[in-house]
Amino acid sequence: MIYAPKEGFGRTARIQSMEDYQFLYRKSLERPEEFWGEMAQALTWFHPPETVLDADTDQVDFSWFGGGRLNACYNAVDRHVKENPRKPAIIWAKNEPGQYELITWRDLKHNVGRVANVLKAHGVKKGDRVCIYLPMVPELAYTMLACARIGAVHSVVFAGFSADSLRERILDSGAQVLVTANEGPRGAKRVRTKAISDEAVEGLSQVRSVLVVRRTEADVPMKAGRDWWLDQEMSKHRGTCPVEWMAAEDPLFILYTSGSTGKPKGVMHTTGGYLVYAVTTHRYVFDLQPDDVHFCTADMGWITGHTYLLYGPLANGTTTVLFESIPTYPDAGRLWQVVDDVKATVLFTAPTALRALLREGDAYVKKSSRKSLRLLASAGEPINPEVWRWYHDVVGEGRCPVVDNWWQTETGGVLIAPMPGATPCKPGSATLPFFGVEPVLVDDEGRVLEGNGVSGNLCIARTWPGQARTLWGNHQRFIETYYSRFPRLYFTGDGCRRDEDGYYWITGRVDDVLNVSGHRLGTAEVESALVAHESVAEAAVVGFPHELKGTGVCAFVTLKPEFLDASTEQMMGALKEQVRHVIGPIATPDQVRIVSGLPKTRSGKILRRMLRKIACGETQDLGDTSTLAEPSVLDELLTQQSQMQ
Ligand code: 6R9
Repeated sequence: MIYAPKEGFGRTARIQSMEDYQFLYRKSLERPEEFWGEMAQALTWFHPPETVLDADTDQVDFSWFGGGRLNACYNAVDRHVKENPRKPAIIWAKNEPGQYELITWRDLKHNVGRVANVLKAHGVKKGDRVCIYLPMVPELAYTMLACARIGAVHSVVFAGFSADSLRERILDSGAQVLVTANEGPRGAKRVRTKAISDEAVEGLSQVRSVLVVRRTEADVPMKAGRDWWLDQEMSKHRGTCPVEWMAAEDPLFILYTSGSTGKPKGVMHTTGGYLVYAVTTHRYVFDLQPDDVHFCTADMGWITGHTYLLYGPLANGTTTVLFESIPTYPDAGRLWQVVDDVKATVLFTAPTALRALLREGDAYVKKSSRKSLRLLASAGEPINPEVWRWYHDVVGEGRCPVVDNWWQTETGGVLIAPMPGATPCKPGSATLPFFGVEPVLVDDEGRVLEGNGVSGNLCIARTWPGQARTLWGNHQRFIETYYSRFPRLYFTGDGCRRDEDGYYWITGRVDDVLNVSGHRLGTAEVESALVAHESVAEAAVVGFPHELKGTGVCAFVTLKPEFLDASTEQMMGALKEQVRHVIGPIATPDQVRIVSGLPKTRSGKILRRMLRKIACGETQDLGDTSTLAEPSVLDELLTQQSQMQ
């Protein structure tokens, strides 16, 4: 089924029709320098760019807005203080329900300035790296913006990572200052951020200062000469701090992401290109309106937090919500409660959160009003059509466009997404490319697949301003990871289908595509079929070697509470029949394993690689299990596997 754009929505939308979209899209490809030169004018430049693009594709070296000088903090903060000093820049929704703090643009500037002065007093200079290991507190935003203000490069590490992971990232970035908190409340738990930080920097002479946010009353050991309470340090400084005018290509931040090898990659983003791309995509993909309250539930430790919680909204002068808790605390009604309390107009969350909430039933949603909402967005993984429809029908009551947007840490911002006022949507498809983005599908031999109705490796044919420029300190690895598989094309690592209408359907990471009896099968497709069954809460599908088919299909499934007592035999049969029914006999799972939880990373991504190893019986070598959010789910999977052998 195709969902037409909402009537009424299109009248005020920035892009009101497919003709508008196609006109601008064509312009962005035919005259990219003119297009991006115009988009760059949304920012305040100390010195305007002299060129738009200088690309050396052979060397994989891209430079945007050469000669331009700007400051990301000035764009996100100072220029809005002039216009709107009393408007809330950040609404902080604290861990406990009903507790909010409003931070106006003026407060924001003052606090950012003080933190910037603290950083300087601790020896941080332009180009130095600062590691930030904080829960979702205002000081997290202050510190990122303070770094940007003085030209330091921030490296935010999600406050759910282990001490080893933190240490590895501190070492790789060469950060000499670490900013953390005594502890971080998160749902019913408290994350012991200071204790983990202590372990991470133990014996590391590289780290000179550890600045500690006092989030709770908890007393933590402070090492004299190294550890400092941030509030005390801030009280020593004034809020005025001059901005450093950075070259457009100067680094703004590093963000680590996991690759196919064990060592995390320090993805590096620049000041000018990244910020132009953040404000442009935020404006069109979320159809920015002047009074928006933008509620993005992502943690700042991920790229979505950087681009669509902090830089995009703030640089566009939009009020943004900083959510300290989790969607299921104290119950599954929390997100909807926050939406009503802050009068959010845009809600942007991830399929994993939606699936968890869907599983709890509609009553929690229906208890809230949600009248303020006008747009719903989702990113991070393929959204199952079933979940898409629930988001659209139940959460949005059919009023709000659902914007499924596809992108990556490396892309800086959204690359494929509908225009909310114009693009007809098909649940499960991120639809069409954003301005300036030229997706190409190539087969495994690198041949470009022309036309519609084709599937292949998703690559991007030309650079865009938000593209990561390098991996920190290792440009060779950047070239090898993204530009060697298919020369001169950026390889995303995702598989993708372009349907008869030219719509893009991400089928998951390429290693998630199964070749069953010579037929290409997206694990996401099988998962969607399973999730569409009334009993299924979540599903993860992997391949395993199969004598006849080449690859067999193994489905790991969790059930909704009311189905937990059903007979396992019957349930397995029903689920096989479900897939057979929805996709066809070719996709029928060879194995259905009913489990009580799936292994996930702390950001909610299912660890399919681990499931694949289990399905293949390679339980001796599960690889790195340190990223598991709930290590106990692994025990159940292994017990089940040993019983099968
Ligand atoms: C933004 C973000 C990137 C990977 C990407 C893809 C998957 C993200 C998606 C999606 C289908 C979407 N992904 N958005 N798959 N539909 N709308 O999540 O960045 O953490 O780097 O992950 O996530 O597989 O390659 P990142």
